[in-house]
Amino acid sequence: MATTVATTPDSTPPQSPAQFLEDLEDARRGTLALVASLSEEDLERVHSPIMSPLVWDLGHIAAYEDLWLAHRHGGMALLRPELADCYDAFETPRAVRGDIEALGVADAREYLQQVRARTIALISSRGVGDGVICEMVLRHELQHAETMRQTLAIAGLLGPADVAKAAGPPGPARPDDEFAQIPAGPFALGAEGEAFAYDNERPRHTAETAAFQIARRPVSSASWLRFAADGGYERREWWSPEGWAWKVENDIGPHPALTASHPQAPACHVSWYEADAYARALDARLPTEAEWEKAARSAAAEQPTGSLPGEAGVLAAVGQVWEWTQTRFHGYPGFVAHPYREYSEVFFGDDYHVLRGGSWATHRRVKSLSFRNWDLPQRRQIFAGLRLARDPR
Ligand code: AVJ
Ligand code: FE
Repeated sequence: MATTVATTPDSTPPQSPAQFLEDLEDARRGTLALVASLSEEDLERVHSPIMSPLVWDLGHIAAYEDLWLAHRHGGMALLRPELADCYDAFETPRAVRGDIEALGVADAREYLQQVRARTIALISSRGVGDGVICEMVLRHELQHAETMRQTLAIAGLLGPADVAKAAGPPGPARPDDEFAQIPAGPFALGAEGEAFAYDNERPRHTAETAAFQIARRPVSSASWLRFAADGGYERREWWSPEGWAWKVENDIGPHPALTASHPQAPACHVSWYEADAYARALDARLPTEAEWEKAARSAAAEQPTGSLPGEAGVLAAVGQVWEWTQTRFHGYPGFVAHPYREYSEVFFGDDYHVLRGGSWATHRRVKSLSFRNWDLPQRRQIFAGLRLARDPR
C-alpha cells in the first residue's frame, strides 16, 4: 500500500543505470501528470505567498537535475547557466546573476525534457557512480511532487484521485487517546546501514528516552473539531505565547479542510502552534522525535486492529499525515553535511520543528522511519497533524 512506511528503503544504491533511468522516468510521469490538466494561468499564478508558482517547481526540478547529474556527476557545463540563479542552483558561480526571469510553461517543459535527454545519455555512458547523487536527484523530484500538491490543495486544484487520498482512509476505529507504553532505555536513532539516507539522518547513534506513553493513532478530525468547539482557540492557557500571538494576529481558527474531512481521518493542515495547544488541552504533549522513532521501531505487543496503512511498531496509521514533534531541527551529534550544506544544515536551529512519518502525498520511496521533515511552527500548507504523547501516569 502506498502509505506504508518502509523500515528499509527499497533502493539501496547503487542500482543499475537502466533501473535508475526507469525510476526517474516514473517520477517524471508523476510530475507531469500533476500539471497535465492545468491552464497556463494556473501554472503561472502565485496561489499563496508561501508557495512558488507551479511552473517554478518545474524549472527548478530541471535545474537541480542538470546541476547534480550533468554538472557535478558528469563534469559537464550547465545546460542553461543563466537560469541557475533564478532556480536557486546555489553551487554555481554567480557569474550570470539573475536579471533573467523564470521560464514560462512551454519553455519549462522543454527545459525539463532537454535536461532529461542529457541525463539519459550521461547515465547510459557513465553509470550511476556510487548512486548517492542519483538517488538524491530522484527523491528531489519526488519531494517536489508533494510540494506541488500542497500548492494544488491551496488552489483547490488537486485531481480527484488526490482528493480521495487526502480525504483518507478513515483511520483506525480506535480512540486517539489510547496510549502504548514504551519503557525507558537506549535505542539506535537514525538511518541504518548503507541504504540511501539524507545527511540529517546520520550518524546513527544511541539515544536515551525516559519511559513515555505515545498514542496508537494520530488525533482525528472529529477530535480536533471538538477541541475547537470546546474553546480550543479561545483558551489562552493552552497556547504558547508565540502560538497565541500568531493565532490572534492571523485570526486563526480550525483549517477549513478539517470540516470537510472524514471524522475518523487524522486531522490535517494543523500547524505546530495548534498541535502544541491541542496536546496541552488534553493534558498531554507532542512526542520528541527520538520518542517517535523509538516507538516506530519497537515491536508492537498487540497488532493494531484493522488493515489500515502504515503500522510502524506500536504506531498505527503512520503515513497519512506528517506528525509534528516537539523537537527542533538540529544535526545529530557528529553530523556531516553531504553532499551539500543547503539540503539540511542551513535550516538547523530553533526555527524549524521536525515532522515524522510522511503523508498521503509522500512518495513511498521517500517515506522511512528515519526521514526527518521540517517546517516552521506557523505553517499549515503541509499535510500535517499530530499524535499525542505523555509521561507515564
Ligand atoms: C525536506 C520538504 C523540507 O521542501 O525544503 C526540496 C525538500 N529540498 N528541495 C523542502 C527539498 C530541496 C525540503 N523538505
Ligand atoms: Fe528543491
